Amino acid sequence: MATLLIRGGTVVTHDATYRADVLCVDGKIAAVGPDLDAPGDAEVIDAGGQYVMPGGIDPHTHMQLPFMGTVASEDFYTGTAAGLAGGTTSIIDFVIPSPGQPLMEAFQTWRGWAEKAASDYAFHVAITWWDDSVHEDMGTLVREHGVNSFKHFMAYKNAIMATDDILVASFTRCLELGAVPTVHAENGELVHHMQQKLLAQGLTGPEAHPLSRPPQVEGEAASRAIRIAGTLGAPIYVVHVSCKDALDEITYARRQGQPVYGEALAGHLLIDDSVYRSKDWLQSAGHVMSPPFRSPEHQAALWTGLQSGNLQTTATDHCCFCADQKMMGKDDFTKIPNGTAGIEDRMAVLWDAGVGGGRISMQEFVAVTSTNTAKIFNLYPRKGAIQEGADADLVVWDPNGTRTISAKTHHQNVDFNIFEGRTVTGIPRHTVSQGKWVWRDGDLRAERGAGRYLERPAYPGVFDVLEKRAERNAPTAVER
Ligand code: URQ
Ligand code: ZN
Ligand code: ZN
Repeated sequence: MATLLIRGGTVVTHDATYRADVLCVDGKIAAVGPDLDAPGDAEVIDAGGQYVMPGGIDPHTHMQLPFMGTVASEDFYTGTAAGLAGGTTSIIDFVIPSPGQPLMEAFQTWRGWAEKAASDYAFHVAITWWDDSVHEDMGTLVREHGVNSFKHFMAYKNAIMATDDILVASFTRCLELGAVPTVHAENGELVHHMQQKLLAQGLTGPEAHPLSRPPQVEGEAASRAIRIAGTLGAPIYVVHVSCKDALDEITYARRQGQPVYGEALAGHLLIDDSVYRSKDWLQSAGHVMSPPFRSPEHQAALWTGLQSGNLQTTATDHCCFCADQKMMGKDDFTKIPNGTAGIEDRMAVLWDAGVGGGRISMQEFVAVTSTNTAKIFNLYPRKGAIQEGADADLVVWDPNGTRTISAKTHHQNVDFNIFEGRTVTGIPRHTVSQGKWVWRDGDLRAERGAGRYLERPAYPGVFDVLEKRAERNAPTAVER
């Protein structure tokens, strides 16, 4: 019997802070309380003066994603191992079928890739095309494989972009199945038009990337997706909300009582668009991701979104490309693989800027780095909670520890770090995954293949309410 006692710490959950020990037995939390005893052979973590929190959950990663003619440099083992070093103990990644590829075939491919993961994982499945087989496979994925969320890229024209007809068909199917539709909200037609226009003007460098997808391009798509979902009575989760334009659409819809959720990336909360004005091509290209980093007023808006509860989760969109891969776009910015890293640093940079910066409380930190994701995607209280019976996924947080972030020292398999040089106060001193002490104050003992696939049940019943609400709100025929 594997027993681990986390002794002397202060437990912080999304709604409570109290002195307690945590006893983990065979991968589960067995007891939470003061002065717990442990069997003689138990390992003991001294958490004195530190916080014991639910392990982070990153709802947005792309390990070893084939994308834009290359494959992301981080795989499911190295990426989840780096996550454990940063206090993140579960991820939700993405199965992204090529247009025309059977969903079940893509799902099995990604399942195979993820078997090497060092920590637990789940999958959102992207809907990149539509026919009766997609409709059918969505049902199989929900009913037999524990998928309860489906992703729609409204960007990436001529690749994986979902047009409005696909959004309507898929959101309707999600509602039938009790699954959550999620969107990458950028108007792909506008982006494509702006990209061609900038190239025609001879602007080929990475500084053109943000010019091709200004905030209004994201705001329009967010509004469209929210309106489509609202008309159908479906909930909707907007990933990587980067700007006020999209946040305002979410805030307005939530004020009408619509079930809309929003995710903010650690990068978008902390980094502004000055990075694209670097004279160093690789510095600028290294920050090419979509939506792009925005001007400072948008970072402030996103923090307000978290504080007000209009944004519920934080993520990283961990999708890594090394310098040689970014160089694929050296003559044409539209060919720079889109993506940046973050899984190892998300919790520390959010603690430093959020809690340290007086923007969010410790409990709100737990909510936005773990518990809210678990609740929205139906993993709670197995994940995101510190209570008997929950998975023993925990992080022992040293509020006084410091670290200077660098690609030279991080565990991520990429030669670039968007937080390069940032010194943070507040670090994960120890991480426990499935009851195992896998990060020991700098000593990473991630185990290849230890990760398990997480089935996430659908939400039957809740959606009946949503459907009735949509019917009630539906426009009534005008009396003649
Ligand atoms: O769009 C995404 O979320 C994937 C393709 C990662 N790349 C990015 O730029 N965000
Ligand atoms: Zn995206
Ligand atoms: Zn993504």
